[in-house]
Amino acid sequence: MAPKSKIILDTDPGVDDVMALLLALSASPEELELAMISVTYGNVPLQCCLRNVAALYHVLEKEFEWRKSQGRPEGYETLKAHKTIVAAGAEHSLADPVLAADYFHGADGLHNVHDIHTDLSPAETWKALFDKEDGNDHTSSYPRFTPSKEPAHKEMLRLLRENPADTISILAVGPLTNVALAATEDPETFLKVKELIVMGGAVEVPGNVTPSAEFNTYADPLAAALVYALSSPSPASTMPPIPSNVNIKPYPAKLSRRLTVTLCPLDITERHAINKNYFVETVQPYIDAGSPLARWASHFINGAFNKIDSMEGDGNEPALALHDPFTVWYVLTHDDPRWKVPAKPEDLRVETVGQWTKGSYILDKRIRSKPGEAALVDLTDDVEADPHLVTLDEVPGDTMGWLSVRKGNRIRRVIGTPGENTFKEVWMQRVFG
Ligand SMILES: [Ca+2]
Repeated sequence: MAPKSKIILDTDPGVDDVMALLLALSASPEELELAMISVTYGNVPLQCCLRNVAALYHVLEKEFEWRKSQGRPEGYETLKAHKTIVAAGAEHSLADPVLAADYFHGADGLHNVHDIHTDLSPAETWKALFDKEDGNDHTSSYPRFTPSKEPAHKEMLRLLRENPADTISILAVGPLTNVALAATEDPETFLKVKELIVMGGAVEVPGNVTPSAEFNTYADPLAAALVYALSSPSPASTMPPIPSNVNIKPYPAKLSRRLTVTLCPLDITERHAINKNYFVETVQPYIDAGSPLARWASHFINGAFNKIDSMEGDGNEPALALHDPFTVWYVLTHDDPRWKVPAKPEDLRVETVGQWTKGSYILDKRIRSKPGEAALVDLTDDVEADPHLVTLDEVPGDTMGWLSVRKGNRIRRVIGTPGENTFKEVWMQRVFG
């Protein structure tokens, strides 16, 4: 049976990225196929992110041995049923060669787990897996995934090209650089994607790196703006200014379809957290029984709790927001009617050049009518083809097109889920068995 969802996970592991990968790999083969892990810079530099992916597979291998020796079900069925491609992507944002890493997740992305639990760290051969110059075959050390020596965005396009339209979704839980590189290199192939699910942005809540910006979008706002423009009836209306050092082809004037973007901003992901006491109590029996995965994951999840504690400094019990795993949970359970997006997709635009507002999301909260709306029957119609609509839609003074139904982005923002308190239990249950 074909899996219900086939996904590419574009990620910068990172504590909650690894938590997202674990949730995806622990699914059943009927629920999910993880076709590719597309690695990007982000929380930490690219090489650290790649090492963390190799480490994840290394630890899972040890976990399977341990579970078998205990007579426990091994789990992680989709990992065994479908081999995942792992490809290395961008090392920095489109416009800025200086890395925006925030080291919230420690210098190696996982609170120095490699130095402390050395027996759970992969051999250094992982580096050669992605090295074009290295001709040796190291795949026997990593039998559960297929390393690629091609850049991640090219692998992403290859998968989309080789599969029917609307069969692969992309989950982007890091800066959107890889996704933008794919979208701008070959927009028609990219638009074969079923749905792009993005963890990013802060719409009505404060940001987490600046007062208004969330890390992923802040790290490459140009990439985000370029990708979101493909959701628009008129991509040209929301194209960002392209700096002279960035070599990006503009989109063709006419595209065959629009991108479906589902956005999971801080507004909703922050309400789905795992609190320290619950985590520690729940994971301890697994650590006591000798689970390598529980020992490894609790090291960096506790590292995150300590970091949050020192940042907030209010003595309250720290809670880690499950930002990145949230997107995987959405894919696993999107049929659940409790998932909610606004009735109409929103015109959310990303600021790419602001002095204080780089990476912020702008939503028009003014009370203004959109005259074109009355004449618009179906959002998927060719909005330029109806002269009556075009005339109605021209609002004097609306140079940015905020009041036009023919302009602006169309983003589906997640505003409701199956339950704010249940997700942590789902995650623990699926990951630790
Ligand atoms: Ca991430």
